[in-house]
Amino acid sequence: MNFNNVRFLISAFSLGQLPEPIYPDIAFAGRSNVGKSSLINRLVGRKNLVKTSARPGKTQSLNYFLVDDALYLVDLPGYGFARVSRKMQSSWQQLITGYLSGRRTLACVVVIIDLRHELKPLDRELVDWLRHHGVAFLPVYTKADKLSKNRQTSHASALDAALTITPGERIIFSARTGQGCRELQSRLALYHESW
Ligand SMILES: Nc1nc2c(ncn2[C@@H]2O[C@H](COP(=O)(O)OP(=O)(O)O)[C@@H](O)[C@H]2O)c(=O)[nH]1
Ligand SMILES: [Mg+2]
Repeated sequence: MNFNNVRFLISAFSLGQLPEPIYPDIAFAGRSNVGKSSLINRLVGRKNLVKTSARPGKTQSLNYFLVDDALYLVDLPGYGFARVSRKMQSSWQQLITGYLSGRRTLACVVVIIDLRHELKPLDRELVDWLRHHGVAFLPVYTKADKLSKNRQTSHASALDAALTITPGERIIFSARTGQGCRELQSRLALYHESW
């Protein structure tokens, strides 16, 4: 699959605007500023397909990209997820939870976590929510370039333990160096092959 063959489709502000479910969805979630936009840009080999460092608190939408007529990439709004699951009141909160629980073709949520830090409550809340709802997810520990190899290993082990996953179930990544990018591409391509 050629991840460089990518185009923007739509910013969806309601579930009715989602593209036809004719390809699997790969959704990307993470705390604001974790490096989500940078990860997606690296994944598809574009500098600025997704705007980086967007200010938080802006209008929230589901941004759809189509890769190689094979996969939808869905850029979810940064958390706020905790507030989303506690009081599902505002319309965009309903949009996200409605999407995650209702999109039949959602193949995987890539949960992006900063390798430098401990697991944050909002990350845990998202993962617990996904597990509870039976949604497949792939943790990606990003900004690895900011740590030595030794620290990458020790920090990743701590996050693995916090998430109760094994090393084979996550990817260590850097948008800056491209570490882990091929592995992420291979893992995501599988969702198209098993489609
Ligand atoms: N060193 C380093 N910086 C990164 C990496 N990924 C993102 N950043 C920086 O982190 C900041 C937030 O990145 P962005 O992709 O906009 O985060 P988003 O809010 O999650 O979409 C920016 O200053 C990026 O340059 C990475 O892998 N390594
Ligand atoms: Mg962003």
